[in-house]
Amino acid sequence: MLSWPAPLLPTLPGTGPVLKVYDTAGGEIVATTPDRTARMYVCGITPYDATHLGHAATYLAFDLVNRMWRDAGHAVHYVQNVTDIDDPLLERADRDSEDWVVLGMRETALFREDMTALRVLPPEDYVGAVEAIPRIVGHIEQLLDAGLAYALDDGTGDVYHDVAQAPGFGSESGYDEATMLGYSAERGGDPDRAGKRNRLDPLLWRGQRDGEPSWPGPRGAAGRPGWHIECATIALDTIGMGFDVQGGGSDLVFPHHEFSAVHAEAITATKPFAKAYVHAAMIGLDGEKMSKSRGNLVFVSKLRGEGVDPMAIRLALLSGHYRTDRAWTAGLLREAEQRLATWRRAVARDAGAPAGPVLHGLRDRLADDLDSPGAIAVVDAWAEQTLAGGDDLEEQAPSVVCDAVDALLGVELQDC
Ligand code: 5CA
Ligand code: ZN
Repeated sequence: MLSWPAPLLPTLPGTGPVLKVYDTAGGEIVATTPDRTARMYVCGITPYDATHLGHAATYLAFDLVNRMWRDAGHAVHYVQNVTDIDDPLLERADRDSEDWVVLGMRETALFREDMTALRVLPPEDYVGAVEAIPRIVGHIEQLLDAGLAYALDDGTGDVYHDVAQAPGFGSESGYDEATMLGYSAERGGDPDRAGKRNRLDPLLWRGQRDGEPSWPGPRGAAGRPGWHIECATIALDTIGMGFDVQGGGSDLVFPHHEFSAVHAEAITATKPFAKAYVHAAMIGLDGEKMSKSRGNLVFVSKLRGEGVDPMAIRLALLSGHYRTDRAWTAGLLREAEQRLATWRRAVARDAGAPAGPVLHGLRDRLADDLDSPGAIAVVDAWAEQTLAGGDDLEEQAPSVVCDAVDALLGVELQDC
C-alpha cells in the first residue's frame, strides 16, 4: 500500500542515547539494542473509523521511538499494517450499506492525511491484510503440514492454531487462563466455539460464508484470514524474527500480540518474535475508553477541520505519558495551544537561553521510557528563561532548540 510523505527531519549535533522502553513480556524497562537498522512493527488501523485521538496517541508514542533511534544514528525499518479485511470492517460496511472496499480505502486515505498533518514519520512498509493473503495462506499450510494447526470438522473450513503445542504461549502477556478467556471473548476471540481443541485456540482461517468476501485459502479452501496471522505474516515478510519493538495499544496485549508471536514462532521454529512488546495506554473521553464500539470518538480530522493546529493536537497528546491511561479534554488542547504559542514566541527571538541543556534534557527524558511530559517541561523551562531575557542569551540557541523540538518531539515551531 501507499505510505504517506515523510516530514523533514533535522539532524542534531552529537548522537542521541540508548532508548529504554517498558517491555510488557519482561515486565520491566529494558534498553533497546538495535543493529545498525532498528526494526519496529506497529499494529495499524482497522479502517472503518479513522483517526480518533486514541489511535493518534498510540502512533505518536511509536513515532518517538522512531525519532529516538534515528537520533542515535540508526536507520529504522518501520512496518505498519492495515487490517483491511476483518469482521468489524464488514459489520460497519453492512450497517451503512456501503462497499467494504470503498469504506476501507476512504478511512485509510483519511488516516494517511492525519498522520501527515501530525508529522508522524511514515512506515517504510505499509501493508494491507488483503495484499498479504497469499503469504498468509502459505504460512497456514505450513502450520497444518506440521500438525500445529487443525481444521474444524463441522464443514465450515475454519482453521485454528493448536496452542497446546506452542511452548511460548502466555509469555508475552503473562496472563493466567481466566484472564485470557475474558479478553478472548471481549476482543474478537471465540472461546465458546464448539469443536476447538482448546477454548483459547485462535482462528487462522475463516472458511467462506454466504455474503462475505473470500480468497483462495489453505489447501484450496476459500475464505479469509484470521487477525493475528495477518500481523505475524506481515512482520515476517518485511523485518523477520527477533525485531526490536512490537507496538500497539494496550488493548492488543492479549489476544493479539500473544498470538501474533505464537504464530510466528511456530512458523519459523525460532524465537523471539520481538525483543520487546511495547504498549501505549488508552485515551478516554468522559471516563470511558475512546472506541468505535462506544461511539465516543474525537477525530483528528474533525479538529483539523475546525482549524486546530495539528501541532497542538500532537503536543496535547504528548503532554501525558504513553503508559498512563488518560482522558482527552478541551482543556488539554487549550493548554497545548498556549504552550505552542509560547514556544513559538521564544524560538522567534534573536537569542535564547543556552540550547545545550535543552538538547541534553530532551534526549535524556525521552530515552527514559519516552518521558514526553518531562521532555516538554525541559522546553517550557527554556522558553520561560528565553522570554524573560537575561545576559547569558546565545544567538544560535533558538534555532538549535527549534530543530531539537522538531527532530525529537516532532513538533514544528516555524519562524526559526
Ligand atoms: N488493526 C488492529 C491492529 S492489527 C487494530 O487494533 N485496529 S484499531 O483501529 O482498532 O486500532 C489501531 C491502533 O490504535 C491499535 O494499536 C490500538 O491498540 C490503538 N487504539 C485503539 N483505541 C485506542 C485508544 N482509545 N487509545 C489508545 N490507543 C488506541
Ligand atoms: Zn496487529
